[in-house]
Amino acid sequence: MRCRVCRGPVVIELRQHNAAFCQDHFLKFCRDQVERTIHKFKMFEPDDRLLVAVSGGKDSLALWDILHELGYDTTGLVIGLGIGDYSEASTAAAVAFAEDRGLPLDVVSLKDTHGFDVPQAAKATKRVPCSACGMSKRHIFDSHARNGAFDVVVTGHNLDDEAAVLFGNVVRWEREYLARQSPVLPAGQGFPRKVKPLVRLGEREMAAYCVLRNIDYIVEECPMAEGNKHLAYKDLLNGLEVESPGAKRAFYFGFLERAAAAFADAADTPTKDDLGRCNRCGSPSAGEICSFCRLTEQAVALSPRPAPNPNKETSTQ
Ligand code: Q46
Ligand code: ZN
Ligand code: ZN
Repeated sequence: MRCRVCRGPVVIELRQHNAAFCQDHFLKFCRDQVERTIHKFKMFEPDDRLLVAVSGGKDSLALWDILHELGYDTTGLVIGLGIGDYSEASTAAAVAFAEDRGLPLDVVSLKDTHGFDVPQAAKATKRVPCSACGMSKRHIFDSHARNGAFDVVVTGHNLDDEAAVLFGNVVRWEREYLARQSPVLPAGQGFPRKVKPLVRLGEREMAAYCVLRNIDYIVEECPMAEGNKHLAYKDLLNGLEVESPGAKRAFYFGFLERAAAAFADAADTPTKDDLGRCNRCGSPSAGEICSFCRLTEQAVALSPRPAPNPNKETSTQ
């Protein structure tokens, strides 16, 4: 088998594209896929300031690398979630990547800034950890983007992630979630624009990209992911992909092109136009206290500790 572009020796075969590539042309293929996604969905402009949500995993580090290679103005943000060794390794991988390339990285510890961590929040809410974790991450990314005057928050969700989320939403016909199943969520009422430029690339491609670019990412999965149904949906879709290469891509992009519009009126977001502000943190909120501040109250009450310091953020530069 030979590279589709130069006929040189192959490092990867992509059955879903009916193609194989040498190292240089595979890396170019990844950059091209990201650039094409950015333009097609009008995600951002060359002079926009991008805040890249970094976890230390392959997807977010590969995305940051690609955006930097494409010449965009990027700053990383990694959040210390307090999930034991996993969180420490996650922050360390992000810091090492940023230092290697001389890129700016902001580091925020959930415990230092808000007085609790994800295991504590899960215990306090008696719900799966991902629920409190997701809410905390969204709040910190949103407020960091607002305070730092970033134009857009960029996340490393890939095709496997998005197809699994879509599958879960279709299984239950979650109309409201289906209405928001887009690689671009527009800005509004104090919320920054959020975009997912990796939706044309899968986990296997991102792992290969990191290996070929010598990016040292954390391989271990979050130990608190148990109970997260998306992992089961990913397995199901991987089985389907083996039988029918390209099925994931057809499912996800077929939905965006042919079905998404039918759910647009189910979006529960028009209320954002008349959102007030949270009395405690000033974030956009439908009630007097936003859901993140309510979560903080619950989690901190479980284990009182010295008052948090929302200004305690560090940066590598
Ligand atoms: S970090 Fe947090 Fe994930 Fe761990 S607790 Fe769940 S949401 S799985 S991306
Ligand atoms: Zn080639
Ligand atoms: Zn609040």
